[in-house]
Formats: sequence, structure tokens, C-alpha cells
Amino acid sequence: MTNGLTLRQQLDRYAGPDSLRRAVADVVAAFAEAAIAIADLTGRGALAGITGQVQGRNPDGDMQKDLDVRADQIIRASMKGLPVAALASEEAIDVDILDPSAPISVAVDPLDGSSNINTNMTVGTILSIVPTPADIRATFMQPGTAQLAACFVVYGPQTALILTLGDGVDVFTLDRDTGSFRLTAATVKIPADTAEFAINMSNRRHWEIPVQAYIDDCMAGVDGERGRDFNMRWIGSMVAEAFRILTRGGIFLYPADAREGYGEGRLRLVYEAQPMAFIMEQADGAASTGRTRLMEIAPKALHQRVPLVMGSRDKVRRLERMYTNPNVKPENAPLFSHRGLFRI
Ligand code: AHM
Ligand code: MG
Repeated sequence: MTNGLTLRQQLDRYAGPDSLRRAVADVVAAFAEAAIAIADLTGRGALAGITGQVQGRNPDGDMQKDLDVRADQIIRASMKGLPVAALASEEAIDVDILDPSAPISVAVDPLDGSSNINTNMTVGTILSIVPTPADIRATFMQPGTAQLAACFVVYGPQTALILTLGDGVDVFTLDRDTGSFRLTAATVKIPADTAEFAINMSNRRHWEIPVQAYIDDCMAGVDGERGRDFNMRWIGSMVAEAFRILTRGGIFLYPADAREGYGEGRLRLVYEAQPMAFIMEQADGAASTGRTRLMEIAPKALHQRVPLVMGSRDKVRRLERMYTNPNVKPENAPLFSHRGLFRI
């Protein structure tokens, strides 16, 4: 259980006299303050001038909404004066060099779930903290295993901050009376045995066969291979799906698919998948591309995409087995054989 510590108190305990840890603690604290400002904006919505209107496109070609832009500005401002060497954001083409001599660097997705902004659904902010290597240009080319901390905030009915400093995962909830985050769940563990999956089903026909086979088994329920019924959830904000998985287990998939531009899925490696993978693993879950442990991938480009499967460890392992199972072939996949798509 928890002892109601504030995030700041928890960070001070973690940092002690260590200067690298102090830098991490200060950055997480500043990020949390920025998140409170973003939570306020999302909560006020149209009253704060947030319309969900498109303002342009980000480096990846996604529509950029007004809250994306505001959130990016708030996060950038919060990092001023901190020991941060480089800042990477989903909303900027290039890395921003702040203090090249600083020991740590940060990558952020200022607003995850942008398409949900004007529908009053949960969105969030994601942070990854990495050490600054000798060659600063290699900062965001490090595998996920190099991360020092990962954090995300969900702006839902509650504003919650989920944090790993490399030794388990803690959940803090925003106390609106004091304006501070308080520890509400310590050392959370992802339940292993739950029957929920999350995937954008409308893309089914574009997925690879192993993903189709995995989901088809879930859909077959008690009548299929798995011998039990499953339940589907899809919010369209990865942060919300991740929070649900941390709370009650399950699996989330954004796989590669055959649509143009989706050959490596949709989610970005550096500031979406890597921090989520770190948090999942620290909560006894797993994160994978289906073929590879996600944490071991070294990015080749800042805005690189990656297929992401995360959640309860057993479920992620089962999906991985689909990729190596010689029986999972087009002719054996249930819907394909029923419909005869691959028959001549
Ligand atoms: P964003 O950071 O631009 O909001 O994109 C990421 C989001 C994820 O939160 C979510 O899982 C996914 O995009 C939904 O994509 P789709 O609309 O293709 O289902
Ligand atoms: Mg995102």
C-alpha cells in the first residue's frame, strides 16, 4: 500500500546525494509541474481556447492540434534551467540542444492521443530520460535499456502520473486541493491472467498473419484454441490503454500493417514505445515488436516507428510464439481458410 508521499518526497528519497539521480529527480519534478498545467488545459477545454483544431502537421505527417502545440510549449518551458543536454519531441523535426554538458537528456510525446482531444476522452503525456553519451548526436540512438527513467501522465477522470526510476513502477494521483501528485499505488504489478485485448480492429485485413491468428483466437472465445471468452477495449490513446493494463492486465497491440506508411506500425520508438516498454517491464509485464524485445532496439532515426505489443507477459509471449509457429500460415489462419481468401 502507499503512505501518501508526495512525488517530490519520493524523488528526494530516490536521489539522495547522487548528482545523476538528482538531475533525474529534478527533471521528473519539472515534468510533473508541466503535466499539471496541461491537465488544467485539458480540463478546461473550450474555456481555455482548446478546440482540437488542426494547426499543421508534425514531423511525422500527423495532424497537429492546438493542444499538441500548447503541450509542447509547456514541456519545453519546464525544462529551462535544468541539467538537460538535449530535448526531443514528437512535435519537432530536430533535437533541441539545451545544455550540452548536462548528464541527461529527455524525449517527450507532449500529447498522446491527439485525435481524442475534441471528444473529451483521455489523453496524456509521455517522458523518457536517457543519459547523455559522449557524442551528443547519439543521444536518442540508444536502446531502451539505457533509459534512466520513464513516465507518463494520463488526463482522465483523474490525472495520474506513472513513473519508473528503474526499480518498479509507482502511480501518483493529482491531489487537486494541494496541486501535488501523491503516491496512490506503489510497486504496481501487471496482473498476468486477464482476458482483455486492445487493438484497432478496423485494420485487421492489413495485419500480418501472426497478429491475425492471435486476435482470431481471442475472437473465437470459448469455442476456439484459448477456450475462454475475451473482451475488447480500444480507446485510441495509448496512455489510457497502458494505464488500464497496469491496473487490470491485458494486451495492447499496434502492429505493423500493409497500409502505406504503416510498415513499422504507427507508434514512435524513442518517445512512445521505449518509455512504455520500460514501464511495462518494470511492472512485470513485457513489450515486444512481436519478433524482438522492444527495449533492445537501438533507434536509427529520431521519429522512427516501431510495431508495439505490450502488456501481461504471458500474452506478449504468446503473440511472439505466433511469429515463430510454423503452423501459423495463411492457409491455417481461421478467417482466411473460412473465407478462402488464399485459395485459388
Ligand atoms: P499521437 O501521439 O499522434 O496521438 O498518436 C498515437 C496514438 C496512440 O495513442 C494510439 O494508440 C494510436 O495513435 C491510435 O492510432 P489509430 O487512430 O491509427 O488507431
Ligand atoms: Mg503519441
